[in-house]
Amino acid sequence: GIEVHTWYYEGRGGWWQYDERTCAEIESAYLATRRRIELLIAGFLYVVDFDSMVQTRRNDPHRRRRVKRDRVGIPDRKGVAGIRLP
Ligand code: V3L
Repeated sequence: GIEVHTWYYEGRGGWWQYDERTCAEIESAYLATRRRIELLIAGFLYVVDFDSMVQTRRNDPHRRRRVKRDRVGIPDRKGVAGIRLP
């Protein structure tokens, strides 16, 4: 069906949407009520924890960003996975 919600991680002054494949992975784990999911992003393992709604780098938990599940097309969306919106 039409996808209403997607997943974002925190940037400076806005939110980056996860890439499409990663969004699908996170949503699937979230709907299965898992507590966390591990993701491979640019060669690093990250953990998204659904209780605290943060993303951390697995071997460097000080690298922490808030995450959120929100509607597609929020006004403070910066782009997708580091690619800025035009
Ligand atoms: N998907 C893609 N790249 C990521 C992700 C992710 N889920 N998490 C971290 N990185 P850290 P502004 C971000 C990148 O958390 O100007 C944005 O995508 C992260 O990229 O310390 O501050 C932008 O490309 C960063 O380059 O592990 O809003 C960039 O920051 C690097 O991994 C600047 O965004 C270290 O992040």
